[in-house]
Amino acid sequence: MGLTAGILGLPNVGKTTLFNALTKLDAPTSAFPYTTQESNIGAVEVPDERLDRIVEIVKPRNVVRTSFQFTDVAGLAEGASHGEGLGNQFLAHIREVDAICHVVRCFKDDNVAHVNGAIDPVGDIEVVNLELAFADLDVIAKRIEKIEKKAKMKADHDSVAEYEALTLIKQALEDGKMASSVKLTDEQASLVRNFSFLTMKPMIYVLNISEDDIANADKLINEVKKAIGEDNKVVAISAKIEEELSKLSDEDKEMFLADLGISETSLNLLVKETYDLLGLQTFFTAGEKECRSWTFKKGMKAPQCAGVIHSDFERGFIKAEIVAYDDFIKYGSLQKVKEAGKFRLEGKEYVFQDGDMTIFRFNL
Ligand SMILES: Nc1nc2c(ncn2[C@@H]2O[C@H](COP(=O)(O)OP(=O)(O)O)[C@@H](O)[C@H]2O)c(=O)[nH]1
Ligand SMILES: [Mg+2]
Repeated sequence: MGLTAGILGLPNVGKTTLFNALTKLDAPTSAFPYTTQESNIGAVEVPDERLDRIVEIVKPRNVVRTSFQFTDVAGLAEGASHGEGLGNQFLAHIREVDAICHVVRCFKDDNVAHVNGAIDPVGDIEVVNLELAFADLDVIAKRIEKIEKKAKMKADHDSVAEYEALTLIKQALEDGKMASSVKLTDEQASLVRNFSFLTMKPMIYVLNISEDDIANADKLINEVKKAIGEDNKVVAISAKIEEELSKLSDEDKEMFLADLGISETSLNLLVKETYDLLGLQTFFTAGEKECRSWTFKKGMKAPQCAGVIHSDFERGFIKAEIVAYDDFIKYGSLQKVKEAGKFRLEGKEYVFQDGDMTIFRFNL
C-alpha cells in the first residue's frame, strides 16, 4: 500500500525504543540526544483476532499476517523550523509520512537526559506542534506571496480558491490550532494537498510512561486530553517494557501479560489505532493451504483489492466471491454460509468492507 506512519517527538523520549518494539528490529538507542541520524524504517505486523479465529476453523498449513510500515524519523528539536537539531532535513522526512505517532516522554529516569530539563508532557507536545505549525506557516507565506496578486485580481478561479484555503489554514495556525482542524471543501482540499502540511496529517499521541505508571495510564491520558482537547487520540505505553516483551516468545509473553493481568499489550492497541488513522482496513483469504490478512484502503473497490494480492488479479478481474467475517463465524464454515444464502458474488463496483473474506475470480 506504500503508506507509512512516522514516529516523531523530541530527542530522548523513546522513539527508537518504540520503533524497535513495533518492528522487532534492533536500531541503536541511547541516553544522548540525536542518536538517530538516519530514519529507521520497518514493517509491523497487524494483530487481528479475526484471523486467529479463522485459522482455528480452517486449520490451514500456513498463516500470513498483513503488515504496514513505520518510520522512526530522525531528530526533531525545538527550533527545527529554524534549522536546529537536524532541522529542515527532518521536516522534509516528516512531510513524507501519512500519519504521525507523536511520542511524548512521561517516564522519569535521571540517566536519560531530558532536552528541556524536566518531565512536562503537555509542554513538550506544544513545543513539537509549534515547530510543525511554523514549518506549515513558512510554506504558506511563500505560496501566498506567489499567488496573492493573481487571486486578488480574480484572474483565475483556482488561484482564488487556493488563496482562500491557504488563508483559512494560516488563520487556524496563528490561533494555535492544527491545519487538520480546518473544514475545507473538497475543491480546497485538493488544491492544497500537494503542500503535505505537517499539521494536516492524522496524529496519535503516544505517552511513553514508566513501568510503575501502567496502572495509572488512564488518569494520565485524561490529564493530557484535558489539556490538548478531548477529541485527540491518546494512548499510553511503556516503550521499554514493550521492547523487552517483543523479544520474548509468544508463550513467555502470554505468561508475562497474565502476570500483569492484561490480555493485550498497549503496543497492539497502538498498531491498530495507527492502521485506522491511515484509513487502512483488512480483508481475508482463507484456504486450506494458507489463511492470510490483506490491507486495503477504505473505499477501495473489488478490482483494486484484487490488485493488492497480484496485479494479474486486478487486470483479469471478473468477480469477487464474498463472505462477511461475522457470517463465517456464525455459520462455522464456508459451506454452511452458502447454504444459508449469505454468500455473495460481487462485481467491479463493489466497495470492499473491513472483514470481508474473499476469493477472486479472474481471467488472464
Ligand atoms: N526508564 C525508561 N527509559 C526509557 C524508556 N524508553 C526509552 N528509554 C531510554 O531513553 C533513552 C532514549 O531512548 P531512544 O529510544 O533512543 O529515544 P529517541 O531519541 O526518542 O529515539 C534510551 O536510553 C532508552 O533506553 C522508558 O519507557 N523508560
Ligand atoms: Mg532515536
